[in-house]
Amino acid sequence: MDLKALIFDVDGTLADTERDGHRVAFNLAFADAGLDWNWDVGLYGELLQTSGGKERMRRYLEDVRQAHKYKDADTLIPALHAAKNRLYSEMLKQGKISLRPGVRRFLLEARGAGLRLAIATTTSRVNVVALLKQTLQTDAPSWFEVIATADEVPDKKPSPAVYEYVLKAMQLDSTQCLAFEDSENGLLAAQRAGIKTIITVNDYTRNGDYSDALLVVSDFGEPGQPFEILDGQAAKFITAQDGHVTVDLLRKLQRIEQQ
Ligand code: XBP
Ligand code: MG
Repeated sequence: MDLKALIFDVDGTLADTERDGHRVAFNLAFADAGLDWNWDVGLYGELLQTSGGKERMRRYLEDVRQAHKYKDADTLIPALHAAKNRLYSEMLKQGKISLRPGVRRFLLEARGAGLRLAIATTTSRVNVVALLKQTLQTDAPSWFEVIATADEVPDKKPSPAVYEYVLKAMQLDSTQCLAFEDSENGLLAAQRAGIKTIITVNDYTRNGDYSDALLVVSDFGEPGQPFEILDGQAAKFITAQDGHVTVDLLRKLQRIEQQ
């Protein structure tokens, strides 16, 4: 593996956007529309199995509510989704969502080391741009050579389509990249595109099966605030001294891969 680029998932990986971000914004959008839908923390965890906010609402209608009562779903769902995204952007502007531990440090380090950066997400572009600007800095979207979202690639994870789009746009082979994900659907998507993956888990995704991942850790870690090593094919080669995700650690994983 000749490491050239890092491809990042957004929701759950760069920031804990789901429980206190998207979920809350969905509920506000439902209430504003006069609907009695309410996605509590537990239900949202189940609904997260379905990638994509519009797809998630459709599944909720079909599985949890009686879909026949919502014959106007085809117009209602896009309208609710747009309202949710506006409310989510507002929450970001109010500083209600921050990056996960080690994310800023690692992005800056990777950029400084000349690694090419990209994003592969199933969320909408407007959400990604707002998150990057708000949590990093206003020009942060330009740090990423490609930002592939649901706007460009409607096929949601676990489809590999969004990763394949990034590889094509960057003219890279899958073996020249590493992906960072937080969920089973994300791992499947990256793997199906042939990209080795590091998983950082969160409360919603901690119990997934990531045994095929290269490495599974609690988060990116910080100096003095080390990650917890949880699983992964290279886990046995990583020591507590490694402590946090760095470009050096990725190079070490690269050497292990080549052996
Ligand atoms: C995670 C998702 C998204 C978000 C909501 O995407 O499944 O659907 O929950 O985003 P990823 P939208 O982890 O790939 O970034 O409502 O804009 O779909
Ligand atoms: Mg994710």
